[in-house]
Amino acid sequence: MLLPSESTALNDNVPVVWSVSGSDVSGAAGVQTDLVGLSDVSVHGCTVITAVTAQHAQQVLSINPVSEKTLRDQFDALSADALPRVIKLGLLPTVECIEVVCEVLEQHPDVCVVCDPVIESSSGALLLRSEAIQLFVTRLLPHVDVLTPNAPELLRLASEVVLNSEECDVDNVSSQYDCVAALLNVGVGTVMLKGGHVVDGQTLNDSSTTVDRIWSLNGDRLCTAPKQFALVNRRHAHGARGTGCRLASVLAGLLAHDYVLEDACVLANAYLNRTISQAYEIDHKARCLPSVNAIELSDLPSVVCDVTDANALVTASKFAFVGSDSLGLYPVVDDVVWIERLIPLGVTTIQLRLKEMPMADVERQIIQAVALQKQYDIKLFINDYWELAIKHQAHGVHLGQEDLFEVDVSAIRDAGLALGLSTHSWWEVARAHTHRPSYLAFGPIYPTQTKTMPWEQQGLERLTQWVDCVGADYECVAIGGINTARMPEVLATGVDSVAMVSSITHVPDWAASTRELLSYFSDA
Ligand code: TZP
Ligand code: MG
Repeated sequence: MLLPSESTALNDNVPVVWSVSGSDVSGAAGVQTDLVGLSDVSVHGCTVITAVTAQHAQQVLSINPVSEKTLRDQFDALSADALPRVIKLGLLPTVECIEVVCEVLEQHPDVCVVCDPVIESSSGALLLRSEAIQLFVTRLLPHVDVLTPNAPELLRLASEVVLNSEECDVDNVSSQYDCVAALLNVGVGTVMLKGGHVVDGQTLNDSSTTVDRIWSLNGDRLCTAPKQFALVNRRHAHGARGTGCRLASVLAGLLAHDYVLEDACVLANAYLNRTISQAYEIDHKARCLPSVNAIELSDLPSVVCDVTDANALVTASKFAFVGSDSLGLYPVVDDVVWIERLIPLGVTTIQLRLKEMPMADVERQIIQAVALQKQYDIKLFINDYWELAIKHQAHGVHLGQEDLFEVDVSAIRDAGLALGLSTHSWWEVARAHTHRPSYLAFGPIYPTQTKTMPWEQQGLERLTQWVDCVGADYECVAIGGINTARMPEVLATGVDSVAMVSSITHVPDWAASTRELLSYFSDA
């Protein structure tokens, strides 16, 4: 799958996550389901049991908080030799329990904290005593990096700090944001508001979507670029138990592997979509979540940057992949002169990525490039200048993620051009997939001198995971720091095409280098 490969799982440095929550006798929720999720993402899960619950699908029979001593003893034992990268909090049933947990979090200020605020069971039992909620909000939440409430939980927590929160309409995004802002104000880093709850008996059918909205505090240590975004899922829990616990524990596990927050959110959602789609029944009653260790493209949520706009999401038709051959060697060049040089060597795919220059020169270069495209039947992609690409009928357009805010993507589709999109992370893959492009480019695979970017090298392992997940549906292009010596290991991941700048245009003998690079594709 997905995740940290077996090699990570087998080495000596497996990250540790503490799951601090209740035991669920049925195995469907609580620490039992947390451990399955943590194991699926190659993390070692330790447990601190806060209460022993006796429950079944219809009813919670009893919640039995452990004594303060039992709680402290568990933390003391773990502190001796299993320090966590992330602490995942679930059921914290009493004031005493919250106080002990807060003390522990104060002793580990650098550890990331993911908190699934368990207030009520799905059968309606109150799991967090009402006198404890005030303390939960004022003392515990300031330690929390990521909070994962559903709408009723958000409302209940916000009611401790917002006057008139009873007037909040939980289904209205701006009301939701008022509640979220109150919690961010208390000190929560990020709120992931889960959209899976059912309001007033509303029924979900297979075409309905659930929207999870994510808001982060400015300057939150986990969040890189976007401060808000929404994930649109086609997932239906259909009464499966333990979904909140499993989502938060997988999210915690991914953060323990140093995924940035937005990637962890996308992958945890994809994981949840997968496990829900494979849920099984025990004794014809409780629906439980299985262990899963691979996600498919259909599990990825769509990413929308405007959280109020999630419902207007395109269910776009796919861009054409024009021509049957793979893209193969894919030079990215900054002048049409290079196209003239490279075609005679046998290059059939080229991207023209023009630097800052007067518009008249840009158009002149594009006209010349398209003339060469037609004469030699190559696949020419124009970077950024999508309107000129349409006007002069280039083969396709290549865009970065930042361009998606401005470009009329459907105009490119309607004009019959192909579209390639750059991605540098799982979050960007999910966002690109929302537009159904002709190919996806992944990078930087290795460090690159050509472009300054906030992303570190992605490496061959992640490239393999990407190709495994999207390769059946998309032409996959690898980019960033690739040269002849690295070609065999890059192609071994299963990518269809390799794009490069410096190994073609910044080497002394560009013709020899290009011929050698091309030979890897003719041998294939
Ligand atoms: N996107 C990811 S890496 C990169 C781009 C445009 C630059 C690739 O250049 P090089 O010289 O092949 O590393
Ligand atoms: Mg661009």
